[in-house]
Amino acid sequence: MQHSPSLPLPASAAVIERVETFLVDLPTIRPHQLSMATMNGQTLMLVRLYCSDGTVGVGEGTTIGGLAYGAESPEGMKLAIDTYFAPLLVGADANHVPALMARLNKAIKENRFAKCAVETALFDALGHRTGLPVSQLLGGRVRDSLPVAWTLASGDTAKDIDEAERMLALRRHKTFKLKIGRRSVAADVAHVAAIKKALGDRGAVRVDVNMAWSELEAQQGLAGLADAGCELVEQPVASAEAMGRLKGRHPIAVMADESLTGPASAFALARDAAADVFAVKTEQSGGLQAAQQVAAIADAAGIELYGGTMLEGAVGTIASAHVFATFKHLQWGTELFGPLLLTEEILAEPLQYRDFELAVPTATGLGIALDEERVQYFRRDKKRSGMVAAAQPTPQPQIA
Ligand code: MUC
Ligand code: MG
Repeated sequence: MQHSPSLPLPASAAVIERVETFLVDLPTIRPHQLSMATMNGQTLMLVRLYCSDGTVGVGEGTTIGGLAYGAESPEGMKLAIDTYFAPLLVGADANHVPALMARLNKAIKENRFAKCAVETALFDALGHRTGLPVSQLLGGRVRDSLPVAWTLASGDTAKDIDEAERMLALRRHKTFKLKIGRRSVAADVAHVAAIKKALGDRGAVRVDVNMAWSELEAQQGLAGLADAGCELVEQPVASAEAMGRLKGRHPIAVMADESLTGPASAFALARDAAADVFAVKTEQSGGLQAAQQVAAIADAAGIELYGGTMLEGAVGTIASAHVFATFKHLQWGTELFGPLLLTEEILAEPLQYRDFELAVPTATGLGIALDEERVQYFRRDKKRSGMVAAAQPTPQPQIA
């Protein structure tokens, strides 16, 4: 069939020729304290798919605190992709992303984060092949930039207040998520109240307990948090049933995070009315299309949406940005600040954070390019003894 030059051409034939995976270790700007781990650095598992038409797609898999958050680790993802995913990918048609993902899902159970990294790389390559941004391949975007919350997790109330003031002054963030759950409920509520009092109407305050409370502790905690002016509590308890019982008892929204592991759990949470808001994480959902399915279930159930993070670096962050840009509703904004928590930039052009929002790139694929030299420098398998990361000049992420 003849195509008019003004119409986009169908994607040219391409098969996956090679799969490359490697780990990149980057320090954090300060210790990041969560209820289950303190992070001093982040490990990115990067995967690159080399296709026969010359296109290359990149994807990222990241966890929080190694195995402290869930069953997958960056090292485990690399091993799983090298050993089990790669033989299914090499020689396959790179254009048929849903078919390829169905093939992986049939042959490989769980491994949602690794699947997300591979799906990201497939969409990135397809975007370069077709000349379209990933958000377009996912159905088209509803917005070109996303509000971004910042997480205060230094472990110290005064330092957190200073940090929030700096973010407000930079016009980078005006919504703050406080990590709590390590101390007593009373100490945590006092910490949140002090920060909200200091910020007043200039900053919205939310908390993430990362499942650290019992239902009884949560009953006390939610009452105190609501009184302190905190607008939302994320995964206060591990049990979805307990979350459902807590929801609606206090004037504070209850958001599911750890309980939300993809479309099936989204359906169960919606059916059981266990949350007011879903924190959709692209990796935790099992990939870009799975995250869109989670959002569709939330919309159908009248549950509000928030774009979550696994503290991904630039590649995973921008993959999520393309996904969240397609959500019809995104009532609670996002927390796509992961690259800003890292001291080192690995992109040729940093992501654009400006006026409290992250711009979703419009160039083909993910719309980003890795800085190869810096990536090589921070690769775990390339590091030479005696080299100090901080000795390298570090372009900082762009802030307005
Ligand atoms: C989580 O549990 O939501 C998101 C922000 C942050 O600091 O940690 C994460 C993970
Ligand atoms: Mg959370």
